[in-house]
Amino acid sequence: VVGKPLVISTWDTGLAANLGAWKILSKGGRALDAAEAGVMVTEASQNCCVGLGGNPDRDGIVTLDACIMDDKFNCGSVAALERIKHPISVARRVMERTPHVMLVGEGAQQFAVAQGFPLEPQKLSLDAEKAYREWLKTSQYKPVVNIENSGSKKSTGPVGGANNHDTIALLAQDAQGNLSGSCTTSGMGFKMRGRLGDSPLIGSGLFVDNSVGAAAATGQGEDVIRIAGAHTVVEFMRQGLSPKAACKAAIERVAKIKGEKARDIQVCFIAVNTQGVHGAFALQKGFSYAVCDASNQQQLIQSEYLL
Ligand code: SD4
Repeated sequence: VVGKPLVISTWDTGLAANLGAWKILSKGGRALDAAEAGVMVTEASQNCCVGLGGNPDRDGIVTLDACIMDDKFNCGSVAALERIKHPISVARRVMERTPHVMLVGEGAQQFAVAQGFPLEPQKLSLDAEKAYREWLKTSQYKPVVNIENSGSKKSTGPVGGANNHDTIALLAQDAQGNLSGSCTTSGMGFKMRGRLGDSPLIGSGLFVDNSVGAAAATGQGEDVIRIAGAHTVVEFMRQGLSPKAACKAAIERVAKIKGEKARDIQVCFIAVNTQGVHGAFALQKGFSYAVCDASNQQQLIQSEYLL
C-alpha cells in the first residue's frame, strides 16, 4: 500500500535517484526540492546515460535537456544545453529567476554561467566515446527499442551500442501532499544536431497538476510529443482513470497513431495521483520504474505493456 511521502522515477537508475529525493522527503521537505535533488544524482553519475556522461549527438557533442514543474504550475526548462553538469538546476533557476519558462542552446548556457554554474570541459565519457566511435562506422540513426530488455545495463543494440534510455523522469509527493516533477536527459543518442525530444517540453515529458496528479514520459520523444504525452496522462486521470489506466490510455493512443510502426519504438509513462497512487504503462516489454513510499521500501517495478 502506498503513502505519502512518495517518489517514483523511470528505469533502474531511478533507484539511486529516489534515494536522493528521499533524503529531502523523509525530513518533511518539499516535493520540488526532492524532484531536483533526486535527478541530480543521475546527472552526476558518469556511468549512466543522463547528464554529461551521456551519448553525444551525431556531431559528437553532448547536449542536455531538462525541465521541472512544481505544485503551482510554475515550470522551467532548458534545452540543447552544453557543458553544464546539472541542467535540472538550471531549469529550476529559469523557473524561479526569469520571467520565462524555457531557455535553449547558447542562451541557456549563458544564463547558467551567469548564475554561477561552472562550464565543464567538452569531453565525452569513456563509454560515450566508445559508443560514438562505434556509431560512426555506420552513422545510422535508428532508435533501438528499450535495450534494457536484454537484462544487461550496458547491452548493445544494433546501433553501435547506443543505450536508448538516456532519461530520468521523477515524480514526488511530499508529506503535505504536494506534487512536483523533473525530467533530464542527454536525449536520444546520435540525434541530429539541434534535435529536441519530449523531455524538456512541459506537457510532453512532464506535467503536474496538483489537484489531479503528475505524469512523465520516457522513450521515443517524437512520439510522446505527438500526443502531448504527460499532459494527456494527467487529463485521463482528471477524467477519473487510475494512474496506470491513464498511462495505458495514452500508450494506446500512441499505438493507434503508429500502427505497424509501433513495434519499432518504445514509449513509457509513469504517473501518480493526489492520493499517492502510482502507476505506469509502456508500449513494449522491458520498462521498469523505481518507487519509494512512506514504508521507506525501495522497489523496482516491471511495468505492464501493450504489445
Ligand atoms: C528523448 N525521451 O530525448 C527522450 C529519450 C529517452 O530513455 O527517454 N530515453 O526523446
